[in-house]
Amino acid sequence: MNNEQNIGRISEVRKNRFIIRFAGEDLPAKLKGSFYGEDGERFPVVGDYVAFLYNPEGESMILSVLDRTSFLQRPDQAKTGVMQYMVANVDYAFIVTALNEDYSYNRIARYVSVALQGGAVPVVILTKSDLCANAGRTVREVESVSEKVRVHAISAIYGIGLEELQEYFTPGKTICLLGSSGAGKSTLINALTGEERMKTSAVRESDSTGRHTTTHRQLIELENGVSIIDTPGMREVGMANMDEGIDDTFSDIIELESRCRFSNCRHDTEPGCAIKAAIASGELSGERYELYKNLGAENRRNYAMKKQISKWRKQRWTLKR
Ligand SMILES: Nc1nc2c(ncn2[C@@H]2O[C@H](COP(=O)(O)OP(=O)(O)OP(=O)(O)O)[C@@H](O)[C@H]2O)c(=O)[nH]1
Ligand SMILES: [Mg+2]
Repeated sequence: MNNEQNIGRISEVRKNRFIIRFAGEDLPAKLKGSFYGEDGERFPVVGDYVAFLYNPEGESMILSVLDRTSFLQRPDQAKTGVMQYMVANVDYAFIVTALNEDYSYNRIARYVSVALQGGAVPVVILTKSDLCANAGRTVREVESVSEKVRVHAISAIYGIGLEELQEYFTPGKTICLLGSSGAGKSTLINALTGEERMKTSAVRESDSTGRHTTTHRQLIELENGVSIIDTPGMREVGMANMDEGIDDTFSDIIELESRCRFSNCRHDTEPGCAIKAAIASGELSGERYELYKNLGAENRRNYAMKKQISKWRKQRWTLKR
């Protein structure tokens, strides 16, 4: 192994094996031992820039992860309270949803929250517009998720709307595609690059769900200097859970609400409002709170969850005293 440090970019992660993209080559690499005592978020993810020692004969050695400009994470579907670290240094998060049974307003809102919180610009791509009679209405609905969100309806198969996406393809940018299996993420990449870069496969006729064709996150570089990260769609079980509110994207906000002095606080002019205090101190971003509000915070599911959380809090509080 030579002792000279290089900087490369992680293009693939599989368990503890990493691939570094460096000078047009893909180098297999492993982590320096000292990583293993560290927090999970210090481990390299796809999109990370890393300092490494090049080994022409075998695995190179990753020494450290460079500071990230953005970092997307979401609650792990399988383990409560555990975060799943997805990708780093992404400029645009393409949230890909098909205009068929795949479409879910709440799921889009959650992805938008993941993107905003992680420091990437959320861009919702509604695919398969050829299968939908009124794409315009859905576009407007998604626009109501947040002012920060941009929305495009496209058909990768018929090449409709693709030119609108050119503005994101500027040299040096990194785009990551998120969305459920079968939404058309890989097909979109192929359409945009004009070649068969990614494997794709048909969704099940019966319920339009995908077959998990893409199995791991992967970064590809285009000739124009844009990097694209394709990701596998989430498991349907996980998705169902998410739609039932087990996903806790906003649980911190719900918990904060339970700390307001008045249980019916509207977070407006009431004294002792925990939400306003958290926004003022920077603990909570105003943007995320707006998003949560737009989600219809008062719907029954959240109400039930809120009551549950405030019950737990009261119990804990009583115990402490
Ligand atoms: N009608 C229509 N079908 C599309 C369009 N885009 C993708 N599809 C089809 O949808 C199916 C799934 O596409 P993929 O690109 O494999 O989906 P994916 O999001 O990459 O799925 P995973 O890799 O499993 O996460 C394929 O049969 C595509 O041909 C579109 O714009 N219109
Ligand atoms: Mg795919």
